[in-house]
Amino acid sequence: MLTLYDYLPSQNAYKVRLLLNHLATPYRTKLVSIFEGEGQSDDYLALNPTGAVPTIELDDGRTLAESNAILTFLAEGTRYLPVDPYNRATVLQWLFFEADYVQSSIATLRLWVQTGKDQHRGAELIAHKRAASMRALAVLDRALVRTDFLGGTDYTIADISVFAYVHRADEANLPLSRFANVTRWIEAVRRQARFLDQVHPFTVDPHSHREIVHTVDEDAAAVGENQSVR
Ligand SMILES: N[C@@H](CCC(=O)N[C@@H](CS)C(=O)NCC(=O)O)C(=O)O
Repeated sequence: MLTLYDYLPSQNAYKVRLLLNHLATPYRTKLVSIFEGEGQSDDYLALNPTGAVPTIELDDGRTLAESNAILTFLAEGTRYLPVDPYNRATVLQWLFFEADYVQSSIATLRLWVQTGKDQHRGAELIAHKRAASMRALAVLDRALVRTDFLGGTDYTIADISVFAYVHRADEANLPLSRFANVTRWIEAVRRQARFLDQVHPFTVDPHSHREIVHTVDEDAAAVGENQSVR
């Protein structure tokens, strides 16, 4: 049986849970307490070189990291990943957009706001993340003018991936309702068969206020230098 290395408040992990729910695929969960440093243990770094969640482990022991790579692997041969090369590349376009533009803006800002880390980040950095988040939402709103879903007429892993953080943008103090096409699309995602309506707030983890110290940090004491990462 598939194993998902998970951290419940992680929306990157939620993407994988959502697809597994759509596919009705059974799996077991192993929780990784990322803010207590479990992701940086040698054992976990052997499974996922970044030390982050999600990671999946297959029956034969092979592992895969990066939420969007996991979605692509699990969706192969299903309705959630097109076969046609152009349609498939369009899905990839939005997976790359999510990893590049959404994770670094909306996801990061939401984490900081929800765990109180925004208090230690400085106004300029917060303003930068907010501007980048607004740009990402505007890009999505433009893209969704003519199509129901990001990949075109069908709901795919592109929607699953982008939905994970975008539908929680108000938790980053972003005015989500101002983006009418995004709002309509969020409702369309929610109407999909076997949609997983599940969000775990960071308050379930008493350690979530902590900074993650990565093993390569040159000076773990210099939190001011490292804190802009996540
Ligand atoms: N690009 C990665 C990001 C994964 C990520 O940042 N996961 C967070 C939880 S949402 C994490 O585990 N952070 C701990 C760390 O970065 O060490 C993905 O899409 O899977």
